[in-house]
Amino acid sequence: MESSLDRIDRPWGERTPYGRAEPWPTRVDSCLADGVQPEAVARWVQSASLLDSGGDAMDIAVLDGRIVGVRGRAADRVNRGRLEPKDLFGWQANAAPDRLTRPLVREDGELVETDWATAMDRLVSRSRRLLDTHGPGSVGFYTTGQLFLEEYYTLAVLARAGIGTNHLDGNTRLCTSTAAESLKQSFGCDGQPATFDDFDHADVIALFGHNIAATQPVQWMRILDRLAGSDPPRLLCVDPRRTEVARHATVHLAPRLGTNVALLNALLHEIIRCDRVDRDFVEARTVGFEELAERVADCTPAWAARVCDVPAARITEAAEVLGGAERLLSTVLQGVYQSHQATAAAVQVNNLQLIRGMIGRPGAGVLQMNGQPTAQNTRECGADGDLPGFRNWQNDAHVADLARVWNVEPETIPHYAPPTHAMQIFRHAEQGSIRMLWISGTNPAVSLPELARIRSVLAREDLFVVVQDLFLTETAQLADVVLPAATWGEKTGTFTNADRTVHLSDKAVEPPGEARPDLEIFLDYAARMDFRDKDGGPLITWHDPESAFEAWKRCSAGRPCDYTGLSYDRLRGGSGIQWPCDERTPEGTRRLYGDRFDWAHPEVCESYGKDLVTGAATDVVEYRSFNPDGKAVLRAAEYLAPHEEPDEEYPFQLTTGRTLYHFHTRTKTGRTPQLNAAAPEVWVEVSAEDARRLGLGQGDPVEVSTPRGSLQARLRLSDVRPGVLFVPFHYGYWDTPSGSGPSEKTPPRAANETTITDWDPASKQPLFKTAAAALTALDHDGGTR
Ligand SMILES: Nc1nc2c(c(=O)[nH]1)N[C@H]1C(S)=C(S)[C@@H](COP(=O)(O)OP(=O)(O)OC[C@H]3O[C@@H](n4cnc5c(=O)[nH]c(N)nc54)[C@H](O)[C@@H]3O)O[C@H]1N2
Ligand SMILES: Nc1nc2c(c(=O)[nH]1)N[C@H]1C(S)=C(S)[C@@H](COP(=O)(O)OP(=O)(O)OC[C@H]3O[C@@H](n4cnc5c(=O)[nH]c(N)nc54)[C@H](O)[C@@H]3O)O[C@H]1N2
Ligand SMILES: [Mo]
Repeated sequence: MESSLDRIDRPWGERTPYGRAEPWPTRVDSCLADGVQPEAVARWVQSASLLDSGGDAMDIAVLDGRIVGVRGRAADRVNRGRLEPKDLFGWQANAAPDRLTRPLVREDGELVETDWATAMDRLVSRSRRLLDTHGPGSVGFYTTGQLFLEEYYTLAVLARAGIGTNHLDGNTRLCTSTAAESLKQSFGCDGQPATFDDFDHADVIALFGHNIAATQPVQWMRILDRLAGSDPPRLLCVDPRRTEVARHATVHLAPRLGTNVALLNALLHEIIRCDRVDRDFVEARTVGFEELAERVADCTPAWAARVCDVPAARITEAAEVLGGAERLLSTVLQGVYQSHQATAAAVQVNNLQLIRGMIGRPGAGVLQMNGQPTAQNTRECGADGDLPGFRNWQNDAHVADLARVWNVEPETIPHYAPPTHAMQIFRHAEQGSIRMLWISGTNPAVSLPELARIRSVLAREDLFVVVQDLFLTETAQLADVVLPAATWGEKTGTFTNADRTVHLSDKAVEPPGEARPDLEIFLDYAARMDFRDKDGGPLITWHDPESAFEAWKRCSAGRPCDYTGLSYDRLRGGSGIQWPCDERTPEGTRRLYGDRFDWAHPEVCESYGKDLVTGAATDVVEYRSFNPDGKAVLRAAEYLAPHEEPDEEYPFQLTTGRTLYHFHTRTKTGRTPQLNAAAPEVWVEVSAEDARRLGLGQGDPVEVSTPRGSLQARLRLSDVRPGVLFVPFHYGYWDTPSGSGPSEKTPPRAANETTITDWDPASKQPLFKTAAAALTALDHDGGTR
């Protein structure tokens, strides 16, 4: 490798310091296969990273019809040429020898190779039979945050208007449904308020449950570069582990797991008490301040110190940093979204920004982050629990407008209830009402909570499971039909990152064998099903990525995520462009909100909001009564204790998350030699204090168990809070002798053997960050000691 292994040891590379409000300097990172010189590369093909949510722009190097490396795009606003280790090395997985190259179907219990016609025929005949006998509610779709916009939009149309089912969601439910929900709650619609440029201007950056150094390394490079420059920002880090971010923070708060709301309420309390409130802003642009002030009136730092187990003085100090900021940027991710009271906590971060008047100016804003590279598109295209274009399922005018775009009757589009969320889709499958589940680009047999249950649902005789993937994953091994997909570099499409930047990713090479782009698979299915519009014409009128993009533009017109000013041509050659982009804003839109929150107006908003404790949807009458003019909404929340607290049998708090070197269930990073070597096996982090108390040392084999199940791993002493265990969730079974789950030969090792089937009432995002667990030592041969 040219740019070599030292980027494994030094993931953020060399510093390029810069001062506040200066442009972030460019630094072009690249990595080419051994022996390939840059001059020898035959073609450079424009793309962006599909291995995190930053949308790091890159060119793919092609030689002799193969991908031979990548190079960052200096012209792009997101990364100015920088790449992180997964970007630099991950492309090698495309050429892994065990890529799926032909469809598989189950015959006498075994998956056997077949041709596309046979596989698609099984899908179509099963779909037809189910529609005839059990109706559209018997078919469900579970997709991802890793396909392209064109693919999600096509899937949303074929599922919602073709099949007519309400059961379509993405794994974005596990990922960013709380980001979306908190934005809907506070601003009336989804859509990132801030922009990554705000990192260049902020004087305080507050990170809530966000290990950005490991999970968005390129934006961390940006923060490091500012820390190394003149007028550096101060950082506030809220994380129960002393992460790399915590090490650079002015104030690090390490609360007990699941107590984010208590901590945030105390921070709000202090900001109000010290009169750091921007009264004019609050008066002119928000509703709900009185209720919020009342709710946090008793939430003193001393009270929160007891709940969160952090010193009261540190909470006061944090409040001073936040209260004294002139340009405050907050970011939020899974330590909030996957923890207890997820939406309530994420909304309190919005409240913090709003009462300080810190929205819509350079350096002042909130990034309710995304995790997956294309999660934004799952949400805006309606391939998750939303209607396309951030339309409101409770607003008949919005449904009618969508019906107009699709040329179908409004009744064709299910809107009797909110679109079914993923956890409920699996529940319906478990109970037998969903009889066909089409899973694309996600690996629930490793990534959903309580895996023993998920495996048994997927293995049900009466559930017809279709899996569309690159590899024979743990999930694919349980399928009835496996469709081999093409991926990044092998197909063309667009996707949108966490700050609304749309990138084009062009096809560089042919997919392996008979693998096909996801778009082609969905279009083929729609054609075979012969879905029609209300005039008898074809429901889906597009035939390739660019025509799908043009169709989506029509659906997005006039909505917050307006793409009408974009085209493939405009996206080629330069930088990605931020939506909304229409004829009035041809260069895109840096900050979604200036001094108004127009998308919160009752007529246009995506949601009327929900009760943060029960999740019950507010109706339009109630919404109109408290927010008639469409202002930002300050929603207060009371702290409630986590559902599962440690006890004698399960004395630890268990949390799960990520490492810099792996992406999710490792289907790509586990097949990338440099990345896999950097983190080859699962581990459990524990504080040195707890280890000493239990007589355990670095590297000891241990078992972590919860009421759901257990896993075995090596112990790693780290800077987690005492009383907390941390397990990375990347490790499943595809590269073990057993294949799809634990067996005699393979002890359990997936974090989700132990996690709980429970979710946030408002966003329905499952809880991966708080469970009670026991830690026991194992003999070196695996028995309990
Ligand atoms: N290297 C790498 N990068 C990735 C990914 C990957 O798999 N690998 N995945 C991408 C995706 S899809 C996502 S969603 C993002 C996720 O990115 P992050 O959210 O940054 O990652 P996590 O490790 O899941 O969790 C972040 C932190 O939350 C803390 N935490 C746990 N419980 C609590 C709590 O109760 N309160 C608080 N305040 N903090 C808590 C954990 O200690 C952890 O450090 O990363 C994206 N980037
Ligand atoms: N315990 C615990 N569990 C978690 C989390 C946690 O922090 N802790 N985090 C949750 C979060 S935030 C997320 S996002 C999920 C991620 O969970 P998953 O989505 O299940 O994880 P991935 O490994 O990314 O799965 C993506 C699959 O899509 C395939 N794929 C990649 N590209 C393409 C393509 O172009 N087309 C098709 N058809 N397939 C493709 C890959 O091979 C892979 O099998 O995990 C969740 N689960
Ligand atoms: Mo995610």
